[in-house]
Amino acid sequence: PAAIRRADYRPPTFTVDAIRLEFDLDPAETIVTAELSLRCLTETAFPLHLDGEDLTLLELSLDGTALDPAQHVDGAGRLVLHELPPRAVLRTRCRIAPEANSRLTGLYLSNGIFCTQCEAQGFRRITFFPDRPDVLATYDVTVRADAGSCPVLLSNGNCVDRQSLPDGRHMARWQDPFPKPSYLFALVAGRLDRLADTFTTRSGRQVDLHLYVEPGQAARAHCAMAALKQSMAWDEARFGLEYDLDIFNIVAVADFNSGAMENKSLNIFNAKYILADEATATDTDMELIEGVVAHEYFHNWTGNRVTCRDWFQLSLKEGLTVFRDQEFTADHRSRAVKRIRDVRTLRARQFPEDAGPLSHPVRPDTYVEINNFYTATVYEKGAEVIRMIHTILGEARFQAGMRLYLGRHDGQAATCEDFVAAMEEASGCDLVQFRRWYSQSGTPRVTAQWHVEGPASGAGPGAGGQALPDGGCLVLTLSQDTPPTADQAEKVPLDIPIRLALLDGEGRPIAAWLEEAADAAPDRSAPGEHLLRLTGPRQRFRFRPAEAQEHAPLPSLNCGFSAPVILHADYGDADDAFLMVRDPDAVNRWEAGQRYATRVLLRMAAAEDPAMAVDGRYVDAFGGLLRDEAMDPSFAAVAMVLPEEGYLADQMAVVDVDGLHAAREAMLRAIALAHRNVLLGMHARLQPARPYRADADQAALRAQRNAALALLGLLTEDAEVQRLVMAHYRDADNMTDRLAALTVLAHHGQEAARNLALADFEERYRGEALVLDKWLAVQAQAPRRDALATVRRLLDHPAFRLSNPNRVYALIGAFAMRNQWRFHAADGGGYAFLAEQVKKLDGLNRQVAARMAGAFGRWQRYDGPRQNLMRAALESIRDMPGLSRDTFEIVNKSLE
Ligand code: HT7
Ligand code: ZN
Repeated sequence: PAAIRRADYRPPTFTVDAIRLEFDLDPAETIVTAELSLRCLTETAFPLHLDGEDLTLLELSLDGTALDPAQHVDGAGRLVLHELPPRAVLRTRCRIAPEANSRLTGLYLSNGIFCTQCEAQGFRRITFFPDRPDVLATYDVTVRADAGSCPVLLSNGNCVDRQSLPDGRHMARWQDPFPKPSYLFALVAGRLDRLADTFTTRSGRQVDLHLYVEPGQAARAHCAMAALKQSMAWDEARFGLEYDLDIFNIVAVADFNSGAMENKSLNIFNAKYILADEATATDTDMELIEGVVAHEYFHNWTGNRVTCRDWFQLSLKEGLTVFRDQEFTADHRSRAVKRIRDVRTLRARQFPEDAGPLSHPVRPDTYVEINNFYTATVYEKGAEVIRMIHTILGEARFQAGMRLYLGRHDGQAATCEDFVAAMEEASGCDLVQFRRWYSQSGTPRVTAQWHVEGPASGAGPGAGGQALPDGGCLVLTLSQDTPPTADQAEKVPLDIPIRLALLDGEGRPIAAWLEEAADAAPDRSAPGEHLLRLTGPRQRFRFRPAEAQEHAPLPSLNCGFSAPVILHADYGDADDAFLMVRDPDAVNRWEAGQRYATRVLLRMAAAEDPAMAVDGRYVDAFGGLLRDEAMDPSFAAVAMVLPEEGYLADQMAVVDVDGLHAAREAMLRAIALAHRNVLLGMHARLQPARPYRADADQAALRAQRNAALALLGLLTEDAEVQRLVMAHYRDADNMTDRLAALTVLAHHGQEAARNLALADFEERYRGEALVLDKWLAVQAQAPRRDALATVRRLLDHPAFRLSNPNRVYALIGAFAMRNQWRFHAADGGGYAFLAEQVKKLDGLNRQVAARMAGAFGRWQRYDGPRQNLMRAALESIRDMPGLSRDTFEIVNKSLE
């Protein structure tokens, strides 16, 4: 399949000002009638092609003159128009088959509910249309369906008519006044319950909020409704952005390829991101729901009112909207913990993408299948790029930039360049070099070295006990380089904003002047903090403290993870042991602990017997964290988690799968053994008051208590501890606690306790598909030698269905992507299993198949025998006859 190139973008030669659509819904044969008001924009080169896929064209007319359908559809399924006046009305009547649509894009059925997914190119599976985001039309949609099976009929905009029809059918007509690209079209019809509420905007508009769910589920939609109202209020308060219609609908469906979709005024969600109550959803689920509801709502301005010119600009809406949803959560919960979670996600998902065969810039240059570009780079790194602009400009100038960008491009399809230009113009800041973040792939490495220079001491090495006399200074040298990536050999220096503080021997920020500050941005950061812009390959920064210092200052670098880089700094174990307790920047406090743990675990993995190489000083330092009762529990909960095996693997030139697993397990066990009583005390002390509340304070207590439980669970032979874990499971009055205990038992429990808990969970939640996904995932991620056999057995469990993406991610995805040790078992069983499943999935749902195939992405980082096994698995997929373009692109790039 041919690659599409950003450089080849051409504006459309004609547009569609308005479209009238009529749907006669039927599971097997739905008839779609479309009337397009076409207008030429330039000298049109004929023939014109309208996108179409899997459509049966029944009738065709141009300005009332019937044309022969057979003469106007080409071999690729597109509609061909040989000639067209400057303005024309094109009418088509097509047949489609929603019940046969297992790809879940276009119009399909989910548990008997008709629903659509049009981003990125699903509208062409509904009717013939220029299915590109820079063609914006108004939509007038009539939906007719059986009144019994489809009492609810929805589309975008306002409902302007509703009537009964003969033969038990009925209709509804919806008009959306805002011109929109086809990817934002939506239709839903089915039997649904509704949760209703209202929101009054700052300017006094009353908006009806309707949340539709499968029958009987409305009681589980309150968390999502509350999140929606909070999002609407927050967008007004922080960004000055109001909702623009009188109705906002959300529909939750069981079968959905991704998390949710921001269709204008009719968001469609994966039920996983709507349905929640304390009995079936964890605190983490609820935070995720809040974030996804907010994200989709925020798209109303960043994505819908201002959309993307072409799909290469995807990060224009996605990076910006992720940044907005991250800030929403940070403003409502712990800012530091939110940032730590986002950094963890970036490192777990985006850094490997940058370092692997699928590497691409935030604004890609080519793609074969656009659905493969909804990536961590476009979303998460894209959000980091926006965050860096925010850091450089500061909140007030950033908001001025937002106002200029949205005001200038409202109702248009824009580019990343338009966004940066608006930010630059509104702020007066120079972002010329900064633009390279959009075009250069790869994760920059920043190396930091420092030494003291002073009249008395002269130059000295590193920080530490050495004094910094009056008139002396600390010299910091920062250098950057970005290693070549699979898609780009040559790299250039980026404009990297580094926030930093200099800490004294107590961990307090020192007041210091930055000399030769020509390349530093104006200081808009917290007191005692500096913002440097590293723009060259190597720069020196001299800091002169206001007062003499007894000890040379220790720099706390990249505070708040101000730039998405890999930092190599002169820290030793003693520095990190100090910083993990004393650094005033919470993200860097966490970072120091992770860096220290990573060094220790890598050393242990390299030892002949990792269990015999446990570093006692790290175990002691960890004890310091545990004994700090003043620590914010939500921070303590993240600080108590060791770096994951996947992250540790990324730090090795050749991954030592078994060594890393043994080292991490040994360290966890050593921590649990050494601090057993402190952990038991923590578990007893942190029990939240009953009754259960889902709020952030209680959630933080549960998180820390469950982190203690996870460590204690390693003490398999300790009868008292094992009784405690069982009681934690049995007495849980919420899913957070029950799942935490189930995980401990399923991963480390003795056989009898493990089987008992898994059987109880299965029985207790029979028929609750979303809850049983947790049960599938816990077993798929178990660090047990029989994990693959269990996963294979679960493929036949009634709770599993290959046609549902949530089930696939819960079982197959969890095994391949979150069970590093077993997926990469030396016998290659994990690889053969994944290849088998990808091949089966490809015929059913190519988007999900392609995502699963991505698990092979970093095969070249493993040892020779594993490489051979993974290459063979990839080749077997590539060579499958009829393989989709989606999966082919991923597999082929991986093999290149
Ligand atoms: N903008 C939405 C992207 C999306 C999507 C992309 C490919 C295939 C299926 C999809 N469903 C939704 C979601 C978002 O980022 O808000
Ligand atoms: Zn989005």
